[in-house]
Amino acid sequence: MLGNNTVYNDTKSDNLGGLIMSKRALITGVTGQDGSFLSEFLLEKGYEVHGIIRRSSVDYRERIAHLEGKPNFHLHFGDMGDSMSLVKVVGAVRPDEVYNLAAQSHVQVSFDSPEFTADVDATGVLRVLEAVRACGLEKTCRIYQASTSELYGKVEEVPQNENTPFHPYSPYAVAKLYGFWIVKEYREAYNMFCCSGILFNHESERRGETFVTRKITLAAARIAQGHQDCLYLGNLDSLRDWGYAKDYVECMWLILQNDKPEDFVIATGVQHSVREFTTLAFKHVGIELRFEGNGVDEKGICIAVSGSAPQSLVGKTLVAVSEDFYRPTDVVNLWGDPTKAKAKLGWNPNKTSFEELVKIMVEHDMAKVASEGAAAKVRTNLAEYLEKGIVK
Ligand code: NAP
Ligand code: G4F
Repeated sequence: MLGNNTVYNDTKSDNLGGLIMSKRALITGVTGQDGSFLSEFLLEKGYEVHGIIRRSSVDYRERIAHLEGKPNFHLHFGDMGDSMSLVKVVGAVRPDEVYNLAAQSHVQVSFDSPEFTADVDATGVLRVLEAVRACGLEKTCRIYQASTSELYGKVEEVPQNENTPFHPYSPYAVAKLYGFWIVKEYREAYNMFCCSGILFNHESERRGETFVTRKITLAAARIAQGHQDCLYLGNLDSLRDWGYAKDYVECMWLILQNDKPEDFVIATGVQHSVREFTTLAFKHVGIELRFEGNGVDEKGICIAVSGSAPQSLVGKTLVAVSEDFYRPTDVVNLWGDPTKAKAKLGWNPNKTSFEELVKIMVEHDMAKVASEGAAAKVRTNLAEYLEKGIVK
């Protein structure tokens, strides 16, 4: 139990005196981008939502702060690295649906912390499945596993669908591949309703600040408001199929409402490069960029400004490439085919367009930077920039 708004009544049954109780969902990774949107989505559907949060010396629950205190929203301590904590929470909540979203989710970080990534992203999935079995819920509880397009890695087919061979290309992807296969194994061995959503990149105004899209929208806002000089990026040619996270959490739920447990690719079917994302984000803040040069020498130069963007930016290099953001192996051509999700789940992959997504993120970050003020000045001597936390 956490605080006075998170009381869990472990004597609760599904049917008290003829009163049918709402469905109970347990979300690991509830404090993350997807966990926060999924919580909102399920609460609106009338679910009782339980989330697992890690114990830490500093509370960082910004994305779910607005949900705390709601009567159907409960938090429990647990950790993907600690089986007992998962068994205790699953046993106390006795969920109808588990959404396993918790992960060390940053690909670049997985090169620096491969063992931690494997423990959380691979063995952690096994721990969740075993916790459900240990609590005797394997016949009633449906499990969603947050799988990823990173499984396609060094892609063997474009676009990628449910039948495309996997070729993981980072410690993160290798760990997630174990998660994918152990879920499939438990489905076949124990007849459990457990499925993987193979989700392509999905972004939002709540995206972590070191993922490329959010790094770009925050930098565009800071540069337009005079708080940053230059944005350093890695591979500008990299191609992604970017969707809006709020649309994608609906699909997680739909996958568990399907009549049989199956895996699904979730994507928009539209592909853009990091350079295109950057150009559009800067355009939204009134900065027109022209890219010149190649590889590590490529630069994004301001050729015109409009609106409130300062005239003094014209002629300056606002985007540069740094090898610090290159990866030992990079996944460069992700493009999903959502035909199956469209046909079987009735999901609309194009609810929010790429242009709308960039606009949502930029508008959010323009307001954020304006409210933070000059205190958020980011100096862009690269060493300082890295030190400042705008890191890989
Ligand atoms: P995110 O914002 O990075 O959130 C990750 C969540 O996992 C956070 O709540 C984090 O808690 C939690 N977590 C990490 N280690 C944990 C541990 N040892 N024990 C308990 N919780 C732990 O990720 P996201 O973008 O929402 O993605 C959700 C899931 O989908 C992840 O599994 C990710 O790998 C996968 N995925 C994401 C995308 C995408 O484009 N976003 C695409 C495909 C798959 P703290 O707040 O305590 O750090
Ligand atoms: O934004 P990213 O870090 O996301 P990435 O690696 O695609 O991973 C995200 O999506 C996966 C789904 O495909 C999830 F499974 C995973 O959990 C995560 O949410 O990088 C996107 C691309 C990469 O090719 C990277 O090399 O952008 C390139 N990039 C170029 N400059 C950069 C940068 N990435 C980051 N983070 N920072 C840069 O400065």
